[in-house]
This record gives sequence, structure tokens and C-alpha cells, in this order.
Amino acid sequence: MTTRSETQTTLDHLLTEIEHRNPAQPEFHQAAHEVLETLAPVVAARPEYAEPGLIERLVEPERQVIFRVPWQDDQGRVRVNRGFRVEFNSALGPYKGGLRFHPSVNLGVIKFLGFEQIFKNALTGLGIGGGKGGSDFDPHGRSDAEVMRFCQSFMTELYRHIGEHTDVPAGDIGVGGREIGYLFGQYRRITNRWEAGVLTGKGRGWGGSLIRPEATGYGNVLFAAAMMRERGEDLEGQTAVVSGSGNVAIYTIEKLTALGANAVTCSDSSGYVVDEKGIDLDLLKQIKEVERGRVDAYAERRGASARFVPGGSVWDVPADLALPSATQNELDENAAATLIRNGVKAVSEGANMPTTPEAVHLLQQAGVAFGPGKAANAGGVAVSALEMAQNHARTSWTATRVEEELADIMTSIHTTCHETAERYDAPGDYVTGANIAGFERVADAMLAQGVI
Ligand code: NDP
Ligand code: 2IT
Repeated sequence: MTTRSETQTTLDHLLTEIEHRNPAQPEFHQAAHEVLETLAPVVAARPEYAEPGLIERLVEPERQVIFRVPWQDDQGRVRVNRGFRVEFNSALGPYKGGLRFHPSVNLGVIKFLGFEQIFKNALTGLGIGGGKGGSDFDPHGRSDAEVMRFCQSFMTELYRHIGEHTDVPAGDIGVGGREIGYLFGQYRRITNRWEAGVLTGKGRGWGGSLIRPEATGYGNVLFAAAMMRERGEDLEGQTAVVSGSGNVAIYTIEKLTALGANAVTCSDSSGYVVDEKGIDLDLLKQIKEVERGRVDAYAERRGASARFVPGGSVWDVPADLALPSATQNELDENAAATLIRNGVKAVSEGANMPTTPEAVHLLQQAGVAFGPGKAANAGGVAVSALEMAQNHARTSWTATRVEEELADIMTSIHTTCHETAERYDAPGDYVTGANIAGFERVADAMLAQGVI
């Protein structure tokens, strides 16, 4: 019987090898560390997982596609971006995961997101593998026509790699309903197929699921509520700080408000807004979803209760709950120390890997309930899988039905993470619980399907 520490030594060697074989991919290294540093208890306890090659296969994408995306701007100038699709693991189902359009996108970022997605999708209990894609294209300040031409060019290459039984992209940063519409249109035109299940996050009138836009934010709040229940509390009357002001942040604020919490902040890359009366969602949606403006416009139009802090960290605002919903590594050790000093009770990740490893450690040491993204923000991809199911059956469910399914899935993910952590001597540690539970499901499928 191999001990936990011997197993950890083997995993540490593998991590060193991952760093050597994948140079200049710090985000992917960070995601691999986060998972592999928690697997020793399960690998030591179940010898089949120590089988040579299992974890080595898990950290190597099944396929990685990188392609040129040329498009013309409104002045007729040719621009060239880079497109990516990393098809990481299909042991549980077709590759599934979003597309991110942001200037910071590179192969390492897409690999970190795709790797996280494997475990997240496994935790949903649904039949979806893990993948991710995107481009270093920056949609900010681009006209609708430019975004359309970009999406059409992007899909002109991507279409040959995806399909309802192969790989099913959706949105992520910079990719919302508008972009999914242009991408779907071009896919349909090239293939001459009405293949609704090839993309999720579609419009409600043409194959989209009700509640998909809301699902990530709503799901994260339900996960936070479940963590608070473990501490004997609910969300009523709690003050919450939320970062970001995009899809995830907006519907996080909506659900927090519905459950009686007071969400007092939002942000974008220009700074943050604090509003003592609670964020006015109609105003925020108007500025962000309709006008595609910046958050300072919110403070200008809201009146005395709100102010805009340029630059600044949203985590400086005292709160009971923190829900990072913008991007990776946005909540560092200093921010965690400030949150702890201000009495934070729970941190639940709407974004993917928003909390640095040092900050996670600090929060857990201080007894703060910490919900990792691969569990807490799984509601989005879960409802994407429900959208695929509806598309396959050529039907559409009511909002109530989808919301009930989402609530059941989030409760079940919370219970799975909680129980798994207890089973492996890490009570209350949702990071360990999520990683081990996700790993077990994928690893069992990989072992059953042989060396491929
Ligand atoms: P959006 O594009 O709708 O919104 C992103 C928000 O985050 C914007 O307010 C944006 O501000 C801000 N932001 C992005 N990058 C940065 C940065 N480098 N620095 C500061 N602010 C930044 O994206 P989503 O809301 O869809 O995604 C947010 C997070 O949630 C991401 O981590 C994503 O991976 C994750 N996620 C999304 C899911 C989904 O269903 N959409 C599902 C699960 C997780 P600005 O406009 O100024 O850039
Ligand atoms: O990070 C994520 O889970 C997403 N961006 C959603 C993926 C999806 O396929 O709905």
C-alpha cells in the first residue's frame, strides 16, 4: 500500500514534468497544481488510480487546435487574430465549454480553463466532457458589424472541429448572446444543417434554453447559500461584494437580491462601484447589456448612494460574502487578508480561478467557507447540458422546470463536495471535495475505456 506522502511525491514529480513540457503557461500550471495537490488521498486509497499513465493522460489534452482568424474592420483594414479550441477530455461526453474573446487569451489560458472544465462538468453529473476555446480578439469598442465579421471568420475554421456529438462550445468572457447568434448563423450556413445542439447559450426563440443566461450567477448564489446553511446561516440580510459586471456578475446580483442579501458592488476593468442601497439591476443591465458602457456611468446616473472608485479593489468594501465574478487571479493574498479583517464568512467563485492559491490558503486557514469555481459556477454549464437535452428532444422546458433542475444540481454538487471532503479527512474543504469527486468520475470512465 502506497502512503499518501509517497503518492504526493509522485504527483509532485508529475507537476514538475508538466511545467517543463508546457513552458510559459503559468495559468495552466496553477490549475494543474491546484488539482494534483489534492489528489494524494484518493490515489493512495484506490490503487487503480495510480495506474501508470492515467493522470499523465488526464493532464494532456486529447486535441488542441490553433488557427488564424483574419477579418476586416469597418475601415476595410485586415486584422489578424488567433483562434483556439482545446478538446481536453471526452471520457464523459462531447467536449463542452465556453469560448472566451479577450486580448489576454493565449494557449495557456485556454488550457487552464479546459482543464478546470473537465472536473466541473464531471461534478454536474451530466454527460459532458471538458473543452474550452476562444481568441485574443477584443470586442470592446468594436461595432456589431465588426463583431459579426470576426465571428464568421472564427467559425469558418472552427466548424470542422465541432458538432452536437463532438464538441459543443458556448459563451465565456466577451462571448454572449450576440456572438453565439453570429457563430450559429455561420455554422448553419457552412454546413447546411439545423443542428441546434452544436452551440449553447442560443437565443430563446431559436433553440436556447430559458434560464441559461441566468444559470451561472444563480447557481453560484445557490452554492453560497448551501455553504452558509452548513454554518447555520442564510443569505437574508447579508452584505455581499461582487466583482465584474458581465453575465455572471449581473445574475449573481439578481439572485442575491431575490434571496434577501444586499449586493453593494460591481466592477469592470476601469474600476468599481459601491452602492450602499444595493445595486440597481435595471440600471446596471441598461448600461452593460444594452449600451455596452462602463461602470462609472452607473455611479453618475444612480445618484447619492453610489460612487465610482477608479482602479481600486472591490475587496476593500466590507462584506459578509464575496463572489468574484470577473476573471482569474483577481482576488490575491492582500485582498483575502482585507476580507478576513472585515469579517467575511464565505467566498464563492463565480469566475474561473479568480482567487490566487495563497489567498485560498489564507481564507481556509481563517475558517472562511470557500467554494471553488469548478463547483460553485457549474450551474452555467449544467444548464448548457440541459439546453443540449432540449435540443435533442426538439422541445423546450419552462423556466420553472429549468430553475428547479438547476437548484437540484447545485444542491447535489454541494453535497457531493461536502461528503467527499469528509470521506478524505478534509471536512469543510470544498477544494479537496470538488477535485476528488470530479476526478473519481472522470478517472473511472477513462479506466473503463482503455488507453486512448
Ligand atoms: P463577461 O464578458 O460577460 O463579463 C466579464 C466581466 O469581467 C466584465 O465586467 C469585465 O470587465 C470583467 N473582466 C474581464 N476580464 C477582466 C480583467 N482582466 N480585469 C478586470 N476585469 C475584467 O463574462 P462572464 O460574466 O461570462 O464571465 C466572468 C467569469 O465567469 C469568467 O471567469 C468566466 O470564465 C466565468 N464563467 C462564466 C460562465 C458563463 O456561463 N458565462 C460560466 C462559468 C464561469 P471589462 O468589460 O472592463 O473587461
Ligand atoms: O466556464 C464555464 O463553465 C463556461 N463558460 C460555460 C460553459 C458552457 O458550455 O456553458
